[in-house]
Amino acid sequence: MPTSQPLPPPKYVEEDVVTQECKDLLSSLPKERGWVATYLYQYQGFWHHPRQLQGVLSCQQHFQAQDTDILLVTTPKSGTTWLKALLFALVNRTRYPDTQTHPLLTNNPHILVPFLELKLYLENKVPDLTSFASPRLFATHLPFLSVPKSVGDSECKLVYLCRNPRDTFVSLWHFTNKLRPQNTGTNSLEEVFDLFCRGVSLYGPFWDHVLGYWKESLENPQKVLFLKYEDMKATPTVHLRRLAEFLGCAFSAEEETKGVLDELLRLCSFDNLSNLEVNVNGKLPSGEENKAFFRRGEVGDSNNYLTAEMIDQFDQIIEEKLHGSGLKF
Ligand code: PAP
Repeated sequence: MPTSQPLPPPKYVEEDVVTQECKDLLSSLPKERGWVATYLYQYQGFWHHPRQLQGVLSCQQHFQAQDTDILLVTTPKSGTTWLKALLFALVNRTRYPDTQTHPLLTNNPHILVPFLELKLYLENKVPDLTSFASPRLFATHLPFLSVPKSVGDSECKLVYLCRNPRDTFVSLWHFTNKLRPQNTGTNSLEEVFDLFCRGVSLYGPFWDHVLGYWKESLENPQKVLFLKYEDMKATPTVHLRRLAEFLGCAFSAEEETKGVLDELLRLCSFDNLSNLEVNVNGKLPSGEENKAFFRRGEVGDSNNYLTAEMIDQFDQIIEEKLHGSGLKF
């Protein structure tokens, strides 16, 4: 009779495949158990996967922002995919006026608006960005302190999106379980809850991430637009209009009358995007299934997973961390 064997420990291979520069850096950084199959490393106060850190270093060293660039910044699982779609549809609305043949119908939003440190600068130390039409649209999860210097030196605009930490946490728990290699099981909610509350999550601590951009948006409102997922869900038209004004591409009276806003919102809605063939069966070049980015897309879903004690603990931590900032969730 075969005896049941304990699951093998995850094989932490990512540390082996990074550049020597990155290896040297990793060896000097604090590390903690990660949520997927690697450790997380604390760099400039925030937690990163080892390979991702290589992309961070390259983009910090080489990314040259242009004045017309638009950078979407998000905390992971706060609605990045949705806002990528909306931004792409918004700034390209004259280029693609027909929503029946729109690139979003056949491309996942992560293809159309790539991440700097998780895609472009991860794949190439100095990627060729000449094929990007102006305004160039990029995304990042980097905290404000870590964005490449040229972003601050240029007139480029930052659109920041975050989400209630409880829903963000539950969404991240689901997503990272999908990313875990076969035979490594899933993370228990309690285990990763403890990590999240200690700030140990992808690009965490969550509160430091949001506070960095919150403060900057107050000091520099022309540069940083601060958005919340819940507000976008509650009044999408108001927020899409705000976004367009912030980016200097406000909707004309004619567009308003013709219902262009509603059409863009419909194109980018959860129902529409999640049911497209490309998002049902497609995969990103990095291997993630597109459908992993579309789960429920609702506000308050965390109530179905967290105990009353967890919710209390969460609320206490968030209140304490955000105290005095004027920011609330
Ligand atoms: P990322 O940061 O890894 O790119 P991101 O897109 O931020 O991921 O997170 C996915 C979340 O956005 C999912 O939330 P859930 O787990 O609570 O369901 C996903 O369902 C939600 N989402 C994706 N597309 C949309 C959309 N069009 N409208 C609203 N929510 C969406």
